[in-house]
Amino acid sequence: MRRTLASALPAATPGEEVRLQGWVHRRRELARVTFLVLRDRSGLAQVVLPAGTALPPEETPVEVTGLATANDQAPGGVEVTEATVVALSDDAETPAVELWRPSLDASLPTLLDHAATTWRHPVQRAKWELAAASLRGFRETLDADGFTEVHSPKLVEQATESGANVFTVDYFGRPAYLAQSPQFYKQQLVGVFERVYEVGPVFRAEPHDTVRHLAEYLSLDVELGFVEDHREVMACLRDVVAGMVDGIRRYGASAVERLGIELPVVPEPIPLLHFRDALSIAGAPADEPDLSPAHERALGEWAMAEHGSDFVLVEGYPTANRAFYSHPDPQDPHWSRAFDLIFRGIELVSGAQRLHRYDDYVRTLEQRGYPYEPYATYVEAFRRGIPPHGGFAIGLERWVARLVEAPNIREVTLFPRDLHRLAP
Ligand code: AMO
Repeated sequence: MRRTLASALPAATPGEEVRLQGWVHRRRELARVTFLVLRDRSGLAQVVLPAGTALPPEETPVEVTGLATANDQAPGGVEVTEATVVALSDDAETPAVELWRPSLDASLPTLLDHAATTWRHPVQRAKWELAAASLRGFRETLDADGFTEVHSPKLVEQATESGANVFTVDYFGRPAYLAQSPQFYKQQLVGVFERVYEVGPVFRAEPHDTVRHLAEYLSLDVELGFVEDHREVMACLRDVVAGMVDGIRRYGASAVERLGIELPVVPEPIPLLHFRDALSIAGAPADEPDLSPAHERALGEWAMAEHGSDFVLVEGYPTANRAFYSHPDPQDPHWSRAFDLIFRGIELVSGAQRLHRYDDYVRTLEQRGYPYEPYATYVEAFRRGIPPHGGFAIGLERWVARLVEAPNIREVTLFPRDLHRLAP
């Protein structure tokens, strides 16, 4: 007999024999009957058994066979009666949290220490389902727009973003690093495919314990060639983020419902500020080199108040404060063609038009006092014909954290890595 998923049980013909598999979500012993609530990947199903039926404990995987029976009181109006329950493994140990409760009431350390079971809670699981649906939307948008998915090495010879926060590993007796981003590779691959994207882990040896930083996160990287300027890159970013929201709408509707969240609307175009004006709106001194988390929050409030938007783009960050590969503004090289996208008051995306001429790289490295040698293979790629290009990277965990308004990014990360945590 084929397996019936909990979500398909309401469509079963009354009296039809069904076979379900899942976990014992909850046992309820009443005077005249015993209820078993079975949980599978699709939802919950109610199974009715005679009073006093011995059942395996909560979280034990089981198989249930019985008859689909209409009952208005049951979820979806159909339950399983005359059932036989067979355990598919040993009795499960009592979980650290009561997973059958409608909301998961546990401290963050408990959630994280017991991740393999706490993620089973339907509301907790919904957070990752948002991530998965967003990824589908991300890929579909780019696939439809002529992008090629690539994967670049995570063991690298050289730090890409800054020298400080890299993890060193022993690579056959010589030092190597865990990649802080696919930056150098995605730019070189523009020379091959014109348009590329990568979904992959990146590693940052973040020395601080913050609610928005992880030591390993999932970076959604995009790079496209033959662009006019960074504005074209920002237009692509806008469509990608809209595609991610659309992905959630199409593939994550049940997760959205379980979480009771409101999905953001991505305006076309997203409100855009120059860095100078962003500072002034945030009430920061005009010579401030970067936006602090408090400034970003202020800009988030401004975007909502002035434009009813969850999103605001900031362009023109001071060149000296952005990565060396960022393209300066040709009108005034003090400012760059780099941008950030702020979503609900927090930086979600960084991007830029990049330098694409070899001489510009050599000069910039020199000006910054960076040695040439460690960057040689990357920089020399620009001698072989790389077109004007730009791109961006979205932090997946930050995206989901803001969608569900989680105060701490760890709440939406399956197995977070940080200063103190390397397990589970
Ligand atoms: P950046 O370093 O700003 O840019 O990272 C891009 C986005 O990644 C997320 N992010 C993080 N998420 C969790 N934990 C962290 N430690 C962390 N650090 C960053 C943020 C951030 O906006 N190469 C450039 C991108 C580019 O220009 O294409 C880069 O990596 O959401």
